[in-house]
Amino acid sequence: MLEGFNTSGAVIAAHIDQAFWVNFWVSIVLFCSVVLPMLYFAWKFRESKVKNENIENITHHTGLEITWTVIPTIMLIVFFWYGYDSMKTVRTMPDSGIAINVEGSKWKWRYEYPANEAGHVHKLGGAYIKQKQDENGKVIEEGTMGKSALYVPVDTNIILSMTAPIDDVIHSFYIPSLRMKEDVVPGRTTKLWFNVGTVGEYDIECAEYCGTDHSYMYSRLVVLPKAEYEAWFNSTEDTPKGNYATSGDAVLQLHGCKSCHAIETDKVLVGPTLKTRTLTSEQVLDVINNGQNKLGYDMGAMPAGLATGADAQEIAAYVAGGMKGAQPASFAACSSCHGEDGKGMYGMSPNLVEYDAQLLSNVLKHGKKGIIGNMPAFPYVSDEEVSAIAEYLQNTK
Ligand code: HEC
Ligand code: HEC
Ligand SMILES: [Cu+2]
Repeated sequence: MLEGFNTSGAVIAAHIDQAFWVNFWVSIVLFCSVVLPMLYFAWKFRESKVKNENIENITHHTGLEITWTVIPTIMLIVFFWYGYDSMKTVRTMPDSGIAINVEGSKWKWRYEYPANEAGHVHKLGGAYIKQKQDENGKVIEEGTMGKSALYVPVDTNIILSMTAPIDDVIHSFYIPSLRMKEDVVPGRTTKLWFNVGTVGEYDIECAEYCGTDHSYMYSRLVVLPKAEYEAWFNSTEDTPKGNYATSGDAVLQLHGCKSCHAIETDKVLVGPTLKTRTLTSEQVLDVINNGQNKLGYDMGAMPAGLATGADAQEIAAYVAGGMKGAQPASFAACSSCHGEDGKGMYGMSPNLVEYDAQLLSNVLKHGKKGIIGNMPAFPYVSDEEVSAIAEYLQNTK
């Protein structure tokens, strides 16, 4: 998943996008100017409409030949101009800026900053360690993602000098949202520069297609307000104050939740959207009919058949609608455990209308198998991370 591909945080992104769209539209025009006449002539001069004696042998047509030489030449010059102009911007390193060394190695990114006022050199970076499972799919060793990010100030030229150890392999430093990609070659130094005008977090990946684990070389570009960057840079702390790499959004990204759950829209991907808690009436009915006992709530199992027939239908519609409007009397069968407002009782039973930390924690610990599908357990997500997700989900709402 390429997060943020449609955001463009930088000067270079604008150039690459422009070159792309010019190429795209010129190609469409060229394609149509060849294929449409071709289809037309194939139809007009179809076999049944042409007599053999009418076929002439034309050797040349000066006007046509000049046209089809001159027009493509002009178009190629246009292509060249846009390419050249973008290339110049990408390849010309700015005169001033912050120089950061980047090292790509199997299978991680590391960043080394210039020494700060106190002479301290920040060296950041880490490896993604794959989770290990036994033959039954049980997690025996927690994996970690290299959480340390490349921290840079907003509105500042950043010049990356990138290399790989001499006995390593070629990597490819890729920031999709900035449209920047450059090979990182053992024993050689390649350069990239950028200047991001908006505070935010962007994915960094390795785009090399070779070897086993380049695709796990994730990292994050974190663009900070200038003062915040300065404060961190002149300290000896590894990460800036604030919760950058552990914010709820980053945690969802980190653990791959977003590949199954939409966060910003109501779309149902593999699992339900996490934008708002929207239990469907089928889900509620399923639980009413079959009970539930997998989420590990302190209250224990919810028995099956607490409501039936029209009552069950009515309750399901009410809960699925977010419990708005007049409460049906039949909901009394539920409120003794889930509360009048459906928000659960002190975390003993599930909140039916909101994602609270208790619900997230139980779902992540035990996984969830329901009528939508099967969500694997994420037992290694820490309590802090769960609260970060809960807070984030409450705020996006
Ligand atoms: C005896 C207490 C009790 C009563 C009464 C009760 N529930 Fe539950 N309910 C629970 C518990 C406990 C769980 C979580 C079980 C687990 O750990 O898997 C639960 C789970 C659920 C879930 C699943 C939540 C999820 O995220 O998957 C739904 C939906 C639900 N109840 C709806 C209802 C409705 C509707 C009623 C009324 C007909 C009702 N419950 C009555 C205790 C109760
Ligand atoms: C492999 C796909 C997949 C991944 C990855 C995944 N989920 Fe899920 N998740 C599901 C499915 C499917 C369900 C629905 C289960 C059901 O009720 O039928 C679900 C359900 C949930 C629910 C309960 C929703 C509800 O309203 O009952 C929560 C909360 C949740 N996931 C959070 C997360 C978080 C947080 C992460 C990342 C740590 C995550 N999920 C990762 C597939 C996934
Ligand atoms: Cu790589």
